[in-house]
Amino acid sequence: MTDSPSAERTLCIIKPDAIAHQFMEAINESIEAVGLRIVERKELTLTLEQAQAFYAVHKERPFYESLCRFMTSGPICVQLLEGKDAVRAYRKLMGDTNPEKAADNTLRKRFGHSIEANAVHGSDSPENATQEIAFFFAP
Ligand code: IDP
Ligand code: MG
Repeated sequence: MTDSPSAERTLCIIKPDAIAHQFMEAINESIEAVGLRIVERKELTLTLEQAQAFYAVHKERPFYESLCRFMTSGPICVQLLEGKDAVRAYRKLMGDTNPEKAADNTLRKRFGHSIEANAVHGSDSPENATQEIAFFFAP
């Protein structure tokens, strides 16, 4: 079900801050405008155990506990994106982790509030995308 042999998949999460501010529709318009397709979507609220597992790679970082609490603070929308060079294309659309440093027109510049409440998550490599997609979606 891929567009072309070069189609790639990545995981997008619309974080609790962006859902609470009703930014989902505007975010998804921007995702589709750069040529990515939303092929699966799931709304849920993470348990603390799920958030800790999803962000386990960061467990030694000083922001880990706060990040996990934030990610459980309200509903999120988890989406599977597909398209050419999807991982890199979507990272570029998201912008820098810190909304203050993110380029104009990026999602984090437009919709992020702080380095923690930065509106969206995106996988950082095709390998991690495969793992993160499997975390939320059955094969
Ligand atoms: P990324 O989301 O741009 O890939 P990561 O370094 O993987 O950035 O961090 C994961 C998430 O942890 C960020 O999106 C953000 O929500 C949060 N985070 C990252 N750095 C900080 C920080 O210095 N303070 C608070 N939260 C942070
Ligand atoms: Mg990351």
